[in-house]
Amino acid sequence: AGKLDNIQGDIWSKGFPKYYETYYFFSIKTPLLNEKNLFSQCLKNLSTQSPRLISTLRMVREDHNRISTRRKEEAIKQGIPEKRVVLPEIPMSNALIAFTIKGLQAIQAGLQDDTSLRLTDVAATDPAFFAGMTPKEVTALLKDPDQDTWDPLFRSTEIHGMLKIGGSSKGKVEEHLKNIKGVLKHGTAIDDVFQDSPSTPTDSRVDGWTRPNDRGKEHFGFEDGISQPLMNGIDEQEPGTNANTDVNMYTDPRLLIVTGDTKRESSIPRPPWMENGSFLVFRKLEQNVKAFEDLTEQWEKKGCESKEHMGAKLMGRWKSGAPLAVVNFYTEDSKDPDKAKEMNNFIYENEVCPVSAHIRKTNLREDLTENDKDPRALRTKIIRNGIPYGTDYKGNENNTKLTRGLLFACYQAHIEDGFQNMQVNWSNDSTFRTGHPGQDPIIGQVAQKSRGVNGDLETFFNDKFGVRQSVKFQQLVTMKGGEYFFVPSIPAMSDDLGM
Ligand code: N7H
Repeated sequence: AGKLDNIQGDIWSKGFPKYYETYYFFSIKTPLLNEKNLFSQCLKNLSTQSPRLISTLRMVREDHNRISTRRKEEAIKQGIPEKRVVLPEIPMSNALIAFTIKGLQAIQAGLQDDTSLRLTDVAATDPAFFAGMTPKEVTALLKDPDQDTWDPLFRSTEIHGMLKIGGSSKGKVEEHLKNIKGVLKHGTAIDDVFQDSPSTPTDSRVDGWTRPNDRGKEHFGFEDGISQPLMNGIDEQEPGTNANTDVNMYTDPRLLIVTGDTKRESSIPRPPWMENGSFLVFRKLEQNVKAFEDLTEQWEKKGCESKEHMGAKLMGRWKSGAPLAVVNFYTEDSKDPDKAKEMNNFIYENEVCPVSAHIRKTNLREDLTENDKDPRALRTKIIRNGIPYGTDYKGNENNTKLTRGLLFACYQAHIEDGFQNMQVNWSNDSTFRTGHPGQDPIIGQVAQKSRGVNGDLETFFNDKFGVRQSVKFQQLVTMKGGEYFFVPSIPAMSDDLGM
């Protein structure tokens, strides 16, 4: 079996085809059976049984192909362009399984040879994963809000693993979850996550769905899922896309997303069971849509530029997805989502797109001078495969109980180089890069104790006259909890993680 059969199927630019998705969190129970951990046996069953319940890359690719074949057929039948075809549901669902460090420790506790996972090596090779997202030092580093403001689920100390299941409908996802729970012996080998003790149960999952009236758009109204690193040997490069091969040190982008036994900064190689896996960063990110709209309106009222233009400055793209660096003004081109997808092969050459804009902070596109070369910069790449959650803001403007946001999920071969470097050293840091561009207005964070009523974040944009303006505002996105996971390869799981 090659990579397509070994790597779990969501670790790819296209990810699961999905309208609905659940993230189910579980803890591992460790009763021993015939001197072996019951969970390890269930995991082996899960990864070897047919039909497969955990998807490989090949399976996910086949599902995408099924959709595109049907789309082509319908386009011919109806005599309309493929992009305009509205397909009825093609029933499908796919699942991924991932573990926290606590989960791996629970598995190891039930293995006969308790040194075999070499978790002390993991502490050296992947310290961020080893620490997890919940310790106070990590909250301080990421500038996340204090844990008592997180959703109860993520305050639990019992999250050992997660199932990410995406499908064509809620019904398909529920059925898939039920089948996996059966194989993993829910109630015996795994159980729901509890906050402190079994007497204080908490909802053990969070669900998201594509917005019914605005497919593909997140809650601020932008087209998402345009720019993804492509992987050699797995992706074909489509016209207008940027393969992100502008990486001198690492010519194979696969190495930036899928784990090998690379040594990186550590002198110790990774244990063999970590090959062909990936690290999954999960964060529930609440979006304050009213604050976003107010901010863009203020810019317009001040006479700087239109609110649409302000939105594009914050994001680095127009709502259609067209990059501001390519389409300078709000024209028909900047409104066309089909064109936007074909405009992703660009680099930053001037300040038409603010240096602090979300997509410019998080993907440098060769935007580095010799002076501010960061050794991690060129290998800081992530694949993002999250989904929105919650009710739309529009129509619910006055209901403060209803919330909304993004179930953010990203894959990378190294958390320190990927998510952590982006969040901590780029988005939160107002001095990154040359000069003082300010914080990333979308995901930049300041420590909770320094948040105030007069605005937490500061970013700098030129107005239409080229005058540099300070823009101060409250954080638009609030983290509600999250965790770091490892997504093992299929062979690692069917082989007791290398036993
Ligand atoms: Fe971001 N959004 O939906 O408004 N993001 N993001 N992101 N993001 C991107 O290019 C958004 C978050 C990246 O290659 C787009 O596909 C929101 C985190 C990266 O040019 C939009 C949240 C991190 C890119 C959004 C959020 C990143 C990117 C443009 C939180 C990492 C690719 C569509 C609620 C730490 C940049 C696209 C490139 C693009 C949104 C979070 C990273 C619309 C609302 C936490 C690398």
